[in-house]
Amino acid sequence: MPALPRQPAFTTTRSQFPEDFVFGSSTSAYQIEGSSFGGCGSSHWDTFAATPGNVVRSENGAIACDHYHRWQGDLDLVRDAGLKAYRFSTSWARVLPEGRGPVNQEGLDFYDKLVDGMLERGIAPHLTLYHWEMPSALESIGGWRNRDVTDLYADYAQVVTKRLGDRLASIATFNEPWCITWYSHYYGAHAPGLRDIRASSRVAHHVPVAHGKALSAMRAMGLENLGIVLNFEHISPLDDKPGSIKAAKIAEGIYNRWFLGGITKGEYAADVLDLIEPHMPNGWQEDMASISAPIDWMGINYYTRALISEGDTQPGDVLPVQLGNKGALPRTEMDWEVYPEGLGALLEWIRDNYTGELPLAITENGLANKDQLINGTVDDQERIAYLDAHFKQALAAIEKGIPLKAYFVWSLMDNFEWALGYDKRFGLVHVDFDSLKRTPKASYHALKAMLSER
Ligand code: IFM
Repeated sequence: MPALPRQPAFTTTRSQFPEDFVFGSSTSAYQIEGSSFGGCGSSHWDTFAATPGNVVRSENGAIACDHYHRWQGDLDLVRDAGLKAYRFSTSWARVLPEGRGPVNQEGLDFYDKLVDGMLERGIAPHLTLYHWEMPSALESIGGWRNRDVTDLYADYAQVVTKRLGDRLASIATFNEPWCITWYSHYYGAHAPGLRDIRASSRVAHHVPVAHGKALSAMRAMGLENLGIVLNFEHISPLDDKPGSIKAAKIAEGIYNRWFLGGITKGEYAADVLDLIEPHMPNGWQEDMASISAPIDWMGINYYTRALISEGDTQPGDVLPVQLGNKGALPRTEMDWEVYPEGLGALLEWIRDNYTGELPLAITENGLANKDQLINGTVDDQERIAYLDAHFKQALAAIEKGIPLKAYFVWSLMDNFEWALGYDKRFGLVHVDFDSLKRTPKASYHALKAMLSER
């Protein structure tokens, strides 16, 4: 496999981007905060991780990066890099330990202080309300399989935004519905670890329903800049066999078109619907107007491409199973091929076919790298090359008139990479998971230099 490209500095410059273009970094609550602190309730990630075999080395987010106690220093790092925006998520179980009912004031106070801390440092707060943590109490009544949970989610969204909403730059209802749905309920790789087409088909509808309900509740509160974050891969057939072409089309429908079509047009991808309609909740059609109520922006998470072949459909499977990358491009530590061109192609396709003039943001992009702390430094030139190549795609998109307004690096710091534990380092900042010491990597310094140039 070819080695990842390395470079010591960015070749793109800040001044090539529009003056008001926003550069930020992203994190999520469970991956950094430490779920054992501050009266946080149990989430389905705590219980999933507690089951041997689900997470490598049985790691979990109980302590994570201890951001719950170290948030001030972490926000200093955001500010000192010259990043003007920070995308974070609130944990439902930290705010409402039972998912409903009494509020954990300490949890809400924590997010309140965090938002003020950003503003004091000149950092715009971008909130995501659900980045994958279902309170265990609600998972035990069926989680996203249970339509009642969509109302409880809208209640939770109101509790959080009543407190924080006056100071937020943007609010996303969900991060990556594809992962919440298919990765977690069909492939079984993430909490709650189900492999059930009926469960996943219901979740594929209930998550958009919950989005629509929260959106309408927050609109009624007068909140603005409301959106959702979807993840995309550049998906194509591995070869020209009819079976590969068919499998790739379905995979692409599930991954890229289902949620995008539902949210922007009130139409689910017809070819996917043909496969899963028998499993969908009755009367799903009546929800489509609320699901597709106008949003103010859309977030796009992009990392890699996928090449799909006929053999990806296992006997008995309803949908193609993605078996990972099969191409010959350099791969990251996630075994994901580096394919920056896919970002440019997707931005154009999304704009042309779905979002038109709707403002777009790249809400996640980055790589897991074999980073090593040697003599107090981490020489992650691979990350600089990766980010630079994707910055070029963002620039080209802007030049084509695509309304791309922001770019958030995933991630500010190394963190809990879900079922893959703490080995997969995505951060601009290295975290030593024994001492929890933070060390900015070469990519952090290079980005800071790039952002300070005008
Ligand atoms: O770490 C995750 C994040 O939580 C969601 N998007 C992809 C990242 C890398 O896998």
